[in-house]
Amino acid sequence: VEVSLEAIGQKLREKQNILILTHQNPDGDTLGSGTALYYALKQMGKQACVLCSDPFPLKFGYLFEDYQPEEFHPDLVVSVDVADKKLLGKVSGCYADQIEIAIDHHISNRINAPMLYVDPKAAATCEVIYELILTMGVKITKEMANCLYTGIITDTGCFKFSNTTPRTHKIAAELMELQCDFESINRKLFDTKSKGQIEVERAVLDSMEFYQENRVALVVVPQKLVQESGIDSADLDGIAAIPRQIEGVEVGITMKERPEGGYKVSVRTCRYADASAICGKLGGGGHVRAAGCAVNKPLEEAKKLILDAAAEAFE
Ligand SMILES: [Mn+2]
Repeated sequence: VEVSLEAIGQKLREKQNILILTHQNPDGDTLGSGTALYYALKQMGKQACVLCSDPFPLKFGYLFEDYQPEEFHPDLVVSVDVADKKLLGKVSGCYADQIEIAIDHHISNRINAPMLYVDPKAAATCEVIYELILTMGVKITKEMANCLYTGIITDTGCFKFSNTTPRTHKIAAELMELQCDFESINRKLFDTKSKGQIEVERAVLDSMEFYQENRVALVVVPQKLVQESGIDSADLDGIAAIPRQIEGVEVGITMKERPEGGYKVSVRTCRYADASAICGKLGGGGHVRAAGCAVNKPLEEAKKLILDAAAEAFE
């Protein structure tokens, strides 16, 4: 049921032990949303905890500097940036049916929570969390500003994607007023790569294939390559942006082999193809320019499924 941010703020005020669920393969937005809300709830004298089915990626370690989760029995479960219960993964998935508040910006949100707030115009869930914290009358600290800024720059690709709005910039400006560490966060997330990361990129570029008269570019990231490089799976996120950088490519597809088999597919589009529609055909979803899905098939079969789905964008 769609409700107002005021109603969500009121509910959070009433409860004491609040569990915050983030999605699996966590990105800057789900973690930034989760930690910003955590610090705000601590400020309100609550107990809170951020749960993720995967380990928190090292590069986002700065979000957790003052994070001290306590063991408690939750009396309220909130999900942030989670479009579908399936995306919670194993650990957080145990609480899927207890979600009372779902806060998100994915137009494809399928969570049936008693209190749902989805703003598809928000470039990041962090924009919504920013408003929620203000609604609750909590002063945004520098620490919360760093968390919120992280979600905004990761989901907008440093304010470059089409989801960026004047409001995005206004909120970012407010976060700068609050002394967020924008320079070091940007350098850490966008201008720093490990040797392992570069090695993986080199091999991945070597394997690039083109389809649909060079309008589709596809790369595969084999699990063996990732393991040998010793990198964090979150460090692979930048790879999905590469195929789309090629002139003339409309659909960039990145297929990451998962440790448990099958592929996690990221689709990025440039101007007219709908990434969310392409992934939707395979049970996934996301945004118009960036979406994802999982395909539990061997490589060639998985490739054919995603290429067929992408081909429909050119009909
Ligand atoms: Mn997001």
